[in-house]
Amino acid sequence: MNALAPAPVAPQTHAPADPLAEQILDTLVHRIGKDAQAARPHDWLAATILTVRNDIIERWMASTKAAHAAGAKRVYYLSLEFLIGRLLRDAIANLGRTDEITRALASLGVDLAEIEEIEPDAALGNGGLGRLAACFMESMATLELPAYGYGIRYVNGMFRQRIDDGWQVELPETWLAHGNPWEFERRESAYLVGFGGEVETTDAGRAHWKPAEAVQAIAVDTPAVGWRGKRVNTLRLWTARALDPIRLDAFNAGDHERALQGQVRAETLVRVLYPADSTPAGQELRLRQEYFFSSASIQDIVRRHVQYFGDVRTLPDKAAIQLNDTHPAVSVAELMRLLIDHHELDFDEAWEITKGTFGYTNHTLLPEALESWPLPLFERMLPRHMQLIYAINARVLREARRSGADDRAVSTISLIDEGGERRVRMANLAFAGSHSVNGVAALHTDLMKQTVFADLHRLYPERINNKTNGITPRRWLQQCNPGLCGILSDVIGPGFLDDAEKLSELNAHAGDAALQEHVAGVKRANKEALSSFLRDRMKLRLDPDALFDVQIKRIHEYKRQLLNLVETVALYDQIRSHPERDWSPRVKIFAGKAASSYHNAKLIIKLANDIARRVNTDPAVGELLKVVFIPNYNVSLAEKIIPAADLSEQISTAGMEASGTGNMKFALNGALTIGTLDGANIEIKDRVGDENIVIFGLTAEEVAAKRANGYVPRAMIEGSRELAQAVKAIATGVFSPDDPHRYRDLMNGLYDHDWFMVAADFDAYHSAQREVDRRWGDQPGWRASAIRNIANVGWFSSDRTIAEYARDIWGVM
Ligand code: 26V
Repeated sequence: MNALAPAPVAPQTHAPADPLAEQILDTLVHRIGKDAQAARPHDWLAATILTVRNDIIERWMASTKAAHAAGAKRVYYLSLEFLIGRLLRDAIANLGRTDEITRALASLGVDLAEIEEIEPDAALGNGGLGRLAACFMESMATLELPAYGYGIRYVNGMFRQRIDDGWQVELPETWLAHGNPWEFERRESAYLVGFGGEVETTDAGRAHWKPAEAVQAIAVDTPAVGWRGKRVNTLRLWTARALDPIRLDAFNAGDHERALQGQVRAETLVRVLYPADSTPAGQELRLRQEYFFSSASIQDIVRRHVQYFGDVRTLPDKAAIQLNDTHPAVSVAELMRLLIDHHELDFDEAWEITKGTFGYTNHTLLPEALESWPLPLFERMLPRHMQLIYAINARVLREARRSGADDRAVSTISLIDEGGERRVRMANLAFAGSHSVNGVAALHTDLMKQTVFADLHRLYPERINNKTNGITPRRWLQQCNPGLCGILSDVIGPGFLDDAEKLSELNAHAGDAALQEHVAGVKRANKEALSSFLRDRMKLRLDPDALFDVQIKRIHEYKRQLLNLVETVALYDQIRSHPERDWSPRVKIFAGKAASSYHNAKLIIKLANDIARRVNTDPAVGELLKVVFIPNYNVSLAEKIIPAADLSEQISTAGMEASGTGNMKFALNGALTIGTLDGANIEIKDRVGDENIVIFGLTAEEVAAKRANGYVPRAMIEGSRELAQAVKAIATGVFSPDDPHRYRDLMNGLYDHDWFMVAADFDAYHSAQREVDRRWGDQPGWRASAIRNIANVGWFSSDRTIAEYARDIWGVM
């Protein structure tokens, strides 16, 4: 079925016998207003979603009632990003209704797989941090925790990436164009969020904030279905509306623009996700978004608590609020404001309640990603919050002095950065206002203690803890790779679907030739499926017997797509010089988006495309090497690529990738990892074993030492023939004859500073790739390794991660 074709779906001549099919047909007619003859694929999609939604709604209401009746403590996950992707397949798989719905639709002449493909991919996030929030939503429902996700309902999510002549072009993403059958607007859950104005003191001596401007936040709820449909939680995303959507005085006076100004200003708040994942987005609108969603969420949480439990003082016993990075950190000041100004608690009591309620997760140590706001901007937009931050700071610095901190320590602990233009440090605010501060992999947590948070850690040594990330095995194994799942189920039974760590039972079968054959057969089928998708989409032919070597993630210098590309050029050169050698065919697959303002990242995309054009048309390498850059990387594309990967590239500069979660998805789908000792790669290596992973390069400690002791990349480059030749070829325009200087500055950067240590790690990486070739040459060995990867990464299920948060941070398990 072609989504664009005008032809309606084949009409059914007689009414279907299947009651579910009848329900879908009834929904189509009465809710969509079309009959089977006139219905287009989008109509069938909407009718199917609305039909399964009924089942979900009943479970949703039951879940809410159960939590209420039990007086349960609730978990609130505050995140500016939720990268949820498509929902239909996930929802029906978790309800265990995939077969039934497939049959019902088939009886109506509709293919479920085809309508699933036209569901928009909800991309309300940039990358790892947003996808983690989505995996957590699913696992919290699976573990039957009463939990709410809170975020923003962006009208335009992550941009759609087009590649024009090799360059990235950003286009707006319009995921809501066909409406969104998953969401429910809750007009009764609306809150005023103020901005600006001034703070007065009442006769009773209390602060009274009089904002200059207020917008209304309105809740829009989406159900989050857990595995086996045991619990359905709520993802509550805020949209904005002007208090006075149209000013009639202005309208009547003929000033239509001014009449609608308030509405436009409100809509601007929720218009677009900031498409940056580390570069500072220091604009006022970003802070407005952060406060808008924080304030609405905290007001909602406090209102619910008081309504159910009567007394705001018991908040920490009944609510755990997790801050997903510092983006919601202003929530700390907002809760203090509500407790002090509205509930009339004194500062000390409010502070204990606040710390008892919040937990903060840090997701990056990159200095440029640590949020801080110019003090004058903060003060102008949130004058009352600024007062409270000063009061909190005074208290924290008093505690620091009392514990013996010197001037240097006091200045790094301070919530206000006094070096240069004064700024509010959001990470320090989040740290101070939380009883738990966690990193997302063991190495990252250690580095937090040693670097950015060293002084805060000395002051509050109980606070920092580790929670290694995880991924939901439902979306990232069961749904994206049903073929593999079927085989695993045949060998070890279906228990792993409920407890991913049961995958370890596969270890006993890793050497079994028949199993190896089956697993390899599924991998081959997945590679064929990806090849045929790319043939249709990119007019490209790939050999499914080649090694599929994949690096898909945001484009960033620290993730070192450039290291991979330079090595690809070196390999290309060697294949051309030594065509007689026994090369095994490789396909190098890249995908990912670059922040629109990130010049080098965009240039790296162009380089990948330039290399692809040259290599793919060079008869001297033929089928031995192909390079592909797949446009518009998103969750749905990841679900197609990962099951087809043989090799997973996780090659960040050690110490810079906080965890990574793609690394876990690939291993779970039977790819071997080539990677550095960074983030969760270290823990993956510990679990799959040194023989089943290819590790190379400097350690985080060595990187730090090299930087401290004056690293000279020029010497490294000149000392490596392969590297020098590859860098020279790129720098002199071999891949860009139309603009020979295009990559001169990029390559000079490697000679001059090479902050990300591409040159320092090149030789180790190049040899590691030859080690990969050797292992690939031994197919039985490779297949056994693939099985051992699958068997030993069950621990990276987000069910395990969430169980740890629940036990150690939230106190709900
Ligand atoms: C920072 C900024 C800075 C201002 C502009 C908007 C913006 C948006 C997001 C971020 C934070 C990026 C941090 C992040 O995504 N970290 C990733 O988190 C993953 C989940 O923990 C982890 O696996 C990745 O290693 C880490 O890079």
